[in-house]
Amino acid sequence: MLKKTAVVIAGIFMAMLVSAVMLPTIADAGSGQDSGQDPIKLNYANFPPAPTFPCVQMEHWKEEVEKRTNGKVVINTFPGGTLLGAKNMMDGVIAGQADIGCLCMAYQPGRFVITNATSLPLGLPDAKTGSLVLLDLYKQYKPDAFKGVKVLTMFTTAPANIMSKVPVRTLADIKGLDLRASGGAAQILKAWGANQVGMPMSATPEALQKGVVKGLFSSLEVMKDFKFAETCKYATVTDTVIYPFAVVMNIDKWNSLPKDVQAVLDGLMDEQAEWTGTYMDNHVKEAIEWSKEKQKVEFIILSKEEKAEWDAKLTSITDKWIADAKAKKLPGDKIVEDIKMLKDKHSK
Ligand code: 3IO
Repeated sequence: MLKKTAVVIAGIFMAMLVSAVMLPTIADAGSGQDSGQDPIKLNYANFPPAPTFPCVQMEHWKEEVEKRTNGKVVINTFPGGTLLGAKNMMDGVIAGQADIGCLCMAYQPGRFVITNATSLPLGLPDAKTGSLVLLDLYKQYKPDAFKGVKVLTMFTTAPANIMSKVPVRTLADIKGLDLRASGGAAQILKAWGANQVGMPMSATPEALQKGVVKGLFSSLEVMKDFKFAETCKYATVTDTVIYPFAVVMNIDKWNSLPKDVQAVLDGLMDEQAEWTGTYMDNHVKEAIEWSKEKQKVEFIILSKEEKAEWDAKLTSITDKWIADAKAKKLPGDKIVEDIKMLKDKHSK
């Protein structure tokens, strides 16, 4: 018995010796990716289902990172709230429950005051412009809200429109109607007189199905990606405000990355914002066609006179936001002016 154990121990010792001698040779020969070292694995959490745009951009980013780091980094993606949900994304990343997380800032309007100013009714025309404006605004102000994380990129949706089970043609139609939105978009619905119901997009399919809400206010690609067109047979074209998103990384994890990997991720920041905005804008067009042709959704265009009435309801929203920002010792006027300037710069 004792003898047998001694033989086993000797065997293990021999194996260790052999591998210690062999290892440098393997590394020298350059076998395996990047000198035989284990890849750096990063977990990336996302809240909505895989086919939706926040997850499409996540998969695109994963591919680019893995390609550009030559396999030195592997990204494991978790769509559908399997690692972190819509409302605990930021705190979950700060706590290290995920290395990376994608969040919609509209779900915590009081937490991301400066970046959420992009969802004031300032006329951001599309997702590409919105994304570049948002990212520039972040870089300019470096808001305290992001102190505990590394921001990898930011982007926005296309402007929001009303999708509903009943037609909304006038302000009288929207009055008291149960519609779902969040953040800046929710303020708009309220101003139009809707009964605004707040919840993340990921909770919306169930709310629609159970009849808790009669529709929603968001970018139109969700008609196809969430199949909302199957129940919402009306879309009222308001093209009002965007929803802003951020992709953040745990700060300790970021600091632990080799410089060359950090350079790859930083190099992707602007590119990813533009890619996602462009993808969103194209996908919205596709979803509109699909909704019209395959789902027979009626797209309601407001008359000039009607639209003027709707717009008139929104004029005080920005002024109120500026006053609130000032109360929090933030330069509200300047933030709004900067967004307008960045809009002109990026929509040219
Ligand atoms: C959104 C969120 C998750 C998946 C697809 C989406 N399209 C637009 C949004 C914006 C949003 O977060 C919202 O709540 O309307």
